[in-house]
Amino acid sequence: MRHAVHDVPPRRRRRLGRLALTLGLVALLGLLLAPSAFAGFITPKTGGSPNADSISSLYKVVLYIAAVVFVIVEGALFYSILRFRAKKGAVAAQIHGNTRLEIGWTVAAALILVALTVVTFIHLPAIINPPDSSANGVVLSASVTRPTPPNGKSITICVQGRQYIWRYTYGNQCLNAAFSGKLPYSYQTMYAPANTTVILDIQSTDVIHSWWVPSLGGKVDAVPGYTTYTWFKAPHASTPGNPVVFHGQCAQLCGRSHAAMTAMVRILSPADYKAWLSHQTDLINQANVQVTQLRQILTASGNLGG
Ligand SMILES: [Cu+2]
Repeated sequence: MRHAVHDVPPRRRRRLGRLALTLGLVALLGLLLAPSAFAGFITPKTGGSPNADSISSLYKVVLYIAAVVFVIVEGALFYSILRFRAKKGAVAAQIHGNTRLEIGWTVAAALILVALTVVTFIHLPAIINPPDSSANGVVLSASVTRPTPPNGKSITICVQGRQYIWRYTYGNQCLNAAFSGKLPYSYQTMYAPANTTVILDIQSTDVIHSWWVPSLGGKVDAVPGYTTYTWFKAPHASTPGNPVVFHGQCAQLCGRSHAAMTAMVRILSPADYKAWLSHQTDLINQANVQVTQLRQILTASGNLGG
């Protein structure tokens, strides 16, 4: 005669329940602590510009909801593995569907997606649309062709990607008159004023690059033949001994020295920014005078052209 089917003894069942609960709590705790333990590591960088802050808070909403779903699903999985594992002589119950459960988790998943959609659309405008400059920022003229703040006032910096360096041209005419206007420019390190809405006009001279300074917002591709746009508004300026510098990296594999295509953005007070701009303009003017003199000397001595 066969042995009778024995159920799990109550003591062992309680122990299994406790184990499953502990595993679930440990997993939940780990996920809740993760963002603070790896702040800026698994969550987007913040603090450099309001659009970066909005991207980060949207990311965290999705992360936390996903974390709760993860804990529930993995908890149920581990509980089932332990509670219903193969036992000598046990016969598994044969279950065929459960309409209430199936409708339940379909509706729950749909509701989660609706909630994520609503939260995303609430955050999107703050990521896409630039705000006004603060009263203590630099305020220049308006433009109709670029994304503009509500009051229409911002400053423009042109960002030009090329293998393998970023070039920045300063001034609202930077797209059309970078050279004829003898506009100030710099390579690799961008200088920008604090509390000011800075619109970036992004272009490329060769292949597709991608402008990305995580603390200042999302990635924007630099595509040959097109102008793309983004913006930032940095709240803090560098002070003596305490530079405010944000680091970036070309985020599109653009050739063999792609890794060398780094970017830095140094935030200055509006007064320091204006001083830096005029100093840069002076340096360019001096260089132009020297080039003109050199050309005259070379031409006079027959060493330049025919
Ligand atoms: Cu690149």
